Amino acid sequence: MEEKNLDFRSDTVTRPSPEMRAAAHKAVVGDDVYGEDPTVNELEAIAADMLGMEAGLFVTSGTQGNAVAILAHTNRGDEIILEERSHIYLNEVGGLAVLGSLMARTLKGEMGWMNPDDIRGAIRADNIHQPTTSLLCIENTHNTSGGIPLTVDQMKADWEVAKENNLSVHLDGARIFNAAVALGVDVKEISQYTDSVQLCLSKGLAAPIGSLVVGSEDFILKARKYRKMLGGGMRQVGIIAAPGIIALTKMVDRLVDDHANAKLLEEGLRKINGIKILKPVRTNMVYIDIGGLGWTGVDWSDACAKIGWKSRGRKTSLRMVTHYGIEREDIEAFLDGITAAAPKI
Ligand code: TLP
Repeated sequence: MEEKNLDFRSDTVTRPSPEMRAAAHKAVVGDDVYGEDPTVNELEAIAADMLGMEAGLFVTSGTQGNAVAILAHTNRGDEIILEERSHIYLNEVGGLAVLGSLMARTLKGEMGWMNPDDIRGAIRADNIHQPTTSLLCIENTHNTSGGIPLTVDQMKADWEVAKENNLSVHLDGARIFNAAVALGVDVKEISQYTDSVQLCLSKGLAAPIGSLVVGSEDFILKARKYRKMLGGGMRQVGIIAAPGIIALTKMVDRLVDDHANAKLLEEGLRKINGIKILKPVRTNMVYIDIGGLGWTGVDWSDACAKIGWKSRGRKTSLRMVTHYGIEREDIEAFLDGITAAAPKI
């Protein structure tokens, strides 16, 4: 028996369900670089269909998915517009500069959403002195804003400015299904306002590995070539695509439980004097500041570890993420434990 996964650090820590493990065991495989792995082909088709796109591409990670999408949408020396606290800008090792020779024009969003007027203002003129602005990257849910879902109207407004100015739009939809569930809309409502989406299987959807990039046939053909260049051409990879099929077909509806658990966590933490809730809780993330307890981040991590939990506290402000493997009663037990451990302020 595996130990419980009492870990608030991220939803990337989810472990595959028993059904995923069985699916991996039984997967029919072939050489995917030749396009001959039926399980991968099925996964790519399911993802494209769910998001209303022509084609899909299975990639190793969210970072690789965003990288191949950006490369396929741009030319060397172009400029791309993205939110200043977006994952692509902050946490993908500068791949856009290293791999794409691209300039980044960052904009400050309102809860992760870039105002269309700011986007319009950032697009370069057609001028021999200037780089060409060719791509707008959006993130939904927006991680560092609190896992906030951008609404369909917000997506549409940004899309319209992009299209008026001949920009492509790429969505870092690592948690696009969290957004769809929180907004109560079909995921296609969101993806209709993008040219391509990167979506993660290995976060809240609990698959062990992988992401998908979806978009037009032509775009995916280009992205496939870049994936090969980056060493992401895998072989009998149906073994890991099979859990991905379960992720897309069986794990989306349960995200609502993660969101309810995050709310429960928020409500419980709010009652502890010395803890501040920093951002609205709309999906599976709770951002808090524990400085008022007189604790450092390390004190927080240690206190959590003593009651059996992992929670990252590098600073006094930190993120807690709910996910598959954490149940309502686990949150209740955590809240009892941390309330007892917290200094009485
Ligand atoms: N995010 C991870 C860390 O890298 C911060 C996390 O724990 O949240 N887009 C978004 C919005 C993401 O949050 C992440 C991962 C990625 C892309 C990259 O995915 P991977 O880790 O599969 O490369």
